[in-house]
Amino acid sequence: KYIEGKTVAIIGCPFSGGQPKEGVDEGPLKMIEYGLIPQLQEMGWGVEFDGHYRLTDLRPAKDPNIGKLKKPLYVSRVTHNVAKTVESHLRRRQLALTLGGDHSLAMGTVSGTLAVYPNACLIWIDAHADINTPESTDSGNLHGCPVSFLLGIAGKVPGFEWIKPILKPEKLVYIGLRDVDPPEKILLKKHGIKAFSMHDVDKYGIGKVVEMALDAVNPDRSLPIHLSFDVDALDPSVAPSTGTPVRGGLTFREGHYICEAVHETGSLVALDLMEVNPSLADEASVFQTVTVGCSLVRCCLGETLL
Ligand code: EXY
Ligand code: MN
Ligand code: MN
Ligand code: MN
Repeated sequence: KYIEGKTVAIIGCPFSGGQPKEGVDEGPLKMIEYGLIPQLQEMGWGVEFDGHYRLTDLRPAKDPNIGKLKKPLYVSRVTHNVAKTVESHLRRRQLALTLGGDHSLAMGTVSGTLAVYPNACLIWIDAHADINTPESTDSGNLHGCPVSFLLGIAGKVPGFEWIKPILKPEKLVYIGLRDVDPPEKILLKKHGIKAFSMHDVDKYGIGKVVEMALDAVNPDRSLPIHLSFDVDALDPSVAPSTGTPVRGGLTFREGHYICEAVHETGSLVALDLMEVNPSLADEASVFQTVTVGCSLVRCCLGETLL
């Protein structure tokens, strides 16, 4: 109902400015190279792909830290641009698929979604909560902070004035968490944010967890869904090529189940596939990670087992 004519816009975002490791900017290129576009076309999707974004053009000559935050101006410019792009595709009733790139990009993608669908919910699949504020972050890496900016709890940071704090805590749910910083745990509690850790996945099974997650943010399944999927949610044995791997993650099937269940709602409007870093690990691991990334995307767009 939200997407017209089964069309998906692929927004390739070769961007690594939200974290220190080179190579995550190669993620989208590799996923396209691997054949994501024909795979989606074979499933009956019309695919619009305008080529990868030339995000390095936006890199400022000077970009001093703001407090602990690293490359704040670069991240703010890039994410502002991405927000406008996602917004324009959603206004044309296309599904917006953003390939990252590091997870700071979600400041842009989620802002774009909420601009068009203010009632959308956000499902965040990740080993990490990415909710650090400029004060609470230890690393200063903005890929650990996008959620705090979206919620409007980051305070005023020059360059980020464009982000409207329109994400309400009750519209956000996490699955897969297992590496959450102490101040992030406090923030999750303080704002009453629903979060299903790997402990919950073990305890209830992925089927029940996804049902509880959807019940929390989308009780009748009809509100628009933005799914932000960080590949590091998967176990490193499943998706090794990523910058901040954490053991004890989602299995191959658990990851895919989430995507299948979200597709089944018929309410997915935007999908992020983030943190694929093809320069980390050997060639076989890169291939494995890129193929898993593509297959998660296909499941979100309706690929079924039978
Ligand atoms: N919580 C840590 C930090 O803020 O630096 C680690 C964040 C990793 C973020 C990855 C992308 O999900
Ligand atoms: Mn376009
Ligand atoms: Mn993340
Ligand atoms: Mn992560």
